[in-house]
Amino acid sequence: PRGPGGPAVIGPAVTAATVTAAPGATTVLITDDSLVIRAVVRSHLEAAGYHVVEAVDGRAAIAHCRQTPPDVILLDIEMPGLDGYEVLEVLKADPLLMDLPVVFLTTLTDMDNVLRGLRGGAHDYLKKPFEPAELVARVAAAAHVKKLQDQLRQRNAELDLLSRTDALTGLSNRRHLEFVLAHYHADSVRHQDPLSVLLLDIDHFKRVNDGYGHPAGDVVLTEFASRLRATLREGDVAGRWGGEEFLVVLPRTGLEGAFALAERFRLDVAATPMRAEGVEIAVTVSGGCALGPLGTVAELVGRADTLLYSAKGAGRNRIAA
Ligand code: GH3
Ligand code: MG
Ligand code: MG
Ligand code: MG
Ligand code: MG
Repeated sequence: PRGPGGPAVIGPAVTAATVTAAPGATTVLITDDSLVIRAVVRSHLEAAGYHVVEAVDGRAAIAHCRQTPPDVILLDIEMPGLDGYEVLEVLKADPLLMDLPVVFLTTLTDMDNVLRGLRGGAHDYLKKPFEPAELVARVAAAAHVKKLQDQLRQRNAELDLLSRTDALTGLSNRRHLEFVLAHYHADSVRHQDPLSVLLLDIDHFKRVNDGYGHPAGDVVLTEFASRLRATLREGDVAGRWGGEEFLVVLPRTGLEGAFALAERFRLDVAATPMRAEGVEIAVTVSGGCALGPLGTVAELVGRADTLLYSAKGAGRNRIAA
């Protein structure tokens, strides 16, 4: 029920307006310049459990879609200002809105218009006067397509995240690091910005596994990774390069900044033992810190690796730059 000041409710909508859509209900945007059509369509859709919003013209519909995209758009063709075809064209040109199913609902019943609508990318085309049950069924079909699209998008996002994440530590995996390196390296060359790469390796990690067991070693790696992540700024990317070796990409960062960050992390690791399965396990870390872009990505990472090797040779628990 609406209080005073709410939208006018006409005819059958008086009862339908008392039907409350379930949370997460499918939202249908009715775009029509006719108040009566909007009210009648609203009443049928609300009775079928849809959440309904209204736009009085094309411009309002587009603004609404950009703010809060609905699941289905019911679109009149003849309206003052933008007509339905023009609205459809704007939606199809917007990457964020192009997949929203549009169902035309119009008094233009000739085949030229039907074909123009469908060829323009409309999901469906309904003629006024409409059969309420058919309207609801066609909206349901459009909503189903939208739901499948959303599921696909969600699934793709999950797979994308999985494909670039290291399963143990949750940091970037090597594949994603290679991608990020290539991207930032090209940027660094193009803009003549510095790019630093830090290669970190836990000292004598074999002793952790030998002394506490492999599962405890895994926990140490995980805690090491989350402490490394907490050290970084936005835009820095840390990942697992190999077993107990981590690589950090620091875009637009010179050697001084990268070395300072590496030292801060090294000292933090040395000062505070890792906690694994109720025991404290003290570890230290060595690192090589290289300033790029240098020549190629491989040369840049190779330089960090050489420096890491020299840090190990010099006694470990140190960063070489
Ligand atoms: P250094 O100071 O020279 O780096 O010595 P280190 O013992 O750390 O180096 P080494 O390369 O000899 O051994 C690395 C060890 O890391 C051996 C390997 O079993 C262990 N390791 C690699 N990946 C994992 C993992 O995912 N989990 C656990 N628990 N151990 C791992
Ligand atoms: Mg109209
Ligand atoms: Mg019309
Ligand atoms: Mg090691
Ligand atoms: Mg190693």
